[in-house]
Amino acid sequence: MFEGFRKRLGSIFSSRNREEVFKKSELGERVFEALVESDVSIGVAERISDISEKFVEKSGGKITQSQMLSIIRRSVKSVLDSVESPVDILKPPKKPYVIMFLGVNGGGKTTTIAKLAAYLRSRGSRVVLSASDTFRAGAIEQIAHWSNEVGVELIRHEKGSDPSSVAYDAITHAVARKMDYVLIDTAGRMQNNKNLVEEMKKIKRVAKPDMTLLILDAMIGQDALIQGKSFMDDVGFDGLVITKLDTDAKGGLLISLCYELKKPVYFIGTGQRAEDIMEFDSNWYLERLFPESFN
Ligand SMILES: Nc1nc2c(ncn2[C@@H]2O[C@H](COP(=O)(O)OP(=O)(O)OP(=O)(O)O)[C@@H](O)[C@H]2O)c(=O)[nH]1
Ligand SMILES: [Mg+2]
Repeated sequence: MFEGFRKRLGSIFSSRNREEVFKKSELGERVFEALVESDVSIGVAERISDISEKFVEKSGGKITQSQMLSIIRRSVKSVLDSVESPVDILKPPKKPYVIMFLGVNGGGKTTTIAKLAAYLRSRGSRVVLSASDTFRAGAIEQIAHWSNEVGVELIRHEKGSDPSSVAYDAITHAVARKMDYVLIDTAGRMQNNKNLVEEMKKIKRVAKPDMTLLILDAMIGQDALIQGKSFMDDVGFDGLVITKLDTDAKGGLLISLCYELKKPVYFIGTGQRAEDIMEFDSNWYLERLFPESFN
């Protein structure tokens, strides 16, 4: 995970020399390039390379590798910390706490819901799933399989039925049984699919979720940013889940998503199994991007 990020930043300095004299603009340029190649968006890469340049200027051109990594690490941390602080989903302010999931097809919505259900259940919460992807063939069977696998209830209707009424039934079910969470699966959409956008808006109107999470797939790199902006404009969401981080070598995508979308990352997906989910922790992420500077 993230090996490309570490390699690219490491290669700014020649392998023999961990202390070099740089011209101000030369270091900034190399930092900028290494970050952009690691999937950091141009806006963030510019900001971080400016900070590095200022440091080099102050220190008379001389900089060590560990100083540079520590400057970049601090800048990345400030980007992650600038995002609004997340609600603690594990201590929900109301019952049932209703979470709706959005995202394009194949991004990992249904799998994330199964993982999260298993996680919440292991902490003693009672969870019901809403099979509100009534659009894709096999979607209801897929979530039914997961609900058996992880041992939580599922509310389902026929394929093609109204997804918002499934969500409504799931919430009613949870209220009657004083359950803790309702997790609403939805149909993935290709970008610009107007019907599915209208469907998502309707589910949101009817179910009034306490939290809407957008699922973004790390495998698609910078396109995730375009998807994020388009979901922001079309439907709106409160936070992010980044899936398939186990396949992400470049590592910088998460920084760009936080910076550009200004939404907190709640969970990350690190594999295909039910247990491959983690609450996002910026220190965990920073330690993986900058292992040397933690020594
Ligand atoms: N490696 C890896 N694969 C994942 C992760 N999360 C999901 N997947 C895989 O991604 C594929 C698509 O996942 P789904 O959960 O079906 O995606 P979806 O968003 O529900 O897709 P639609 O129902 O078509 O909209 C599956 O093969 C999952 O196993 C992850 O964190 N890591
Ligand atoms: Mg799905």
